[in-house]
Amino acid sequence: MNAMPWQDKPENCNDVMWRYSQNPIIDRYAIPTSNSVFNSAVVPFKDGFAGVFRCDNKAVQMNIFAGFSKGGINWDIEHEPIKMKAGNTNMIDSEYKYDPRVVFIEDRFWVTWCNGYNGPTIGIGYTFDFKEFFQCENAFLPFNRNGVLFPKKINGKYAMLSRPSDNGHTPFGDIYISYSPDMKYWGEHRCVMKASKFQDSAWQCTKVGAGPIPILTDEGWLMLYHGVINTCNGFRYAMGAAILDENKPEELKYRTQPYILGPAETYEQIGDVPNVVFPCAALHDIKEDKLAVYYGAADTVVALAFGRISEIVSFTKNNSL
Ligand code: BMA
Repeated sequence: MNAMPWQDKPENCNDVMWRYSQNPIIDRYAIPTSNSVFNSAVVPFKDGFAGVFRCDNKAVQMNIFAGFSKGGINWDIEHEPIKMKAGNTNMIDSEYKYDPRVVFIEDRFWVTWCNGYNGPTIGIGYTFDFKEFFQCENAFLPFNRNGVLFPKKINGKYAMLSRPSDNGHTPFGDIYISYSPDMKYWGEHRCVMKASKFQDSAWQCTKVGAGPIPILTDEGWLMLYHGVINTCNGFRYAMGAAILDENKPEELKYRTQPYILGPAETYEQIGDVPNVVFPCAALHDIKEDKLAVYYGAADTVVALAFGRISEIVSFTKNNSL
């Protein structure tokens, strides 16, 4: 097992999260056809790491690609997009794929993504080896985005966060949880967390959506998420942290009033879509108290930020809305 990427907090840093000094880690032209590589997901795999990457091509068509890395920082991304085979259903349409998440549950890696099926909804697939992928039923009706699985069953059922949306650049959005006995049929939809009131916490007042796979801590599930404010120059995306009850994750315990990482560096402020920090994955080591968050920056590149899990949890409790 290779060690996860890590850098200690710089001495002059007062924040709960800090950026990798060599950001961004993946360039927009990382594969020959790409216009941008961002909003991508990574997991430990064999003695290194594997991932599913969002690479938009130069026709600006959105698709997902497998990739591999020894240390989690330098990535070899396949030049051809993932070709799905039929999983737990006949092949269903996929006009586009974007914003993947990946998680290992029981015996395989599950991938969720935003699947184009008469508008965006949540696609689900699985793989054992990041070579062969199997596409399953869509989790929900259109329109929906940001489908994020929990890393284990909760009370005997698979659990997924999502954010019902519209078919455009949705001007609203709350986080829901849904349950499934079999990864095919989803129900028991419950609201977890809404966009905040402008006067309470403006950076997250337009919409919120789950980011990386939630991490189980002593206080409950640590859910990193993106929050959005609509400014006179358009949407601005930053990252917050929330804690959900371990056995009843529809119960929100805490959520940060301040953001924990916002667009401030040039590669986050300038790109195809300015002012976007969009976390989709995190590597963690509970024993070593380390967290490495992978986020899309300005819808153009992939960047990395670090934090101490215990510090993020206490920051979330002490600065909760
Ligand atoms: C969302 C998705 C994300 C993107 C974000 C900011 O609706 O399209 O992929 O990062 O907008 O443009």
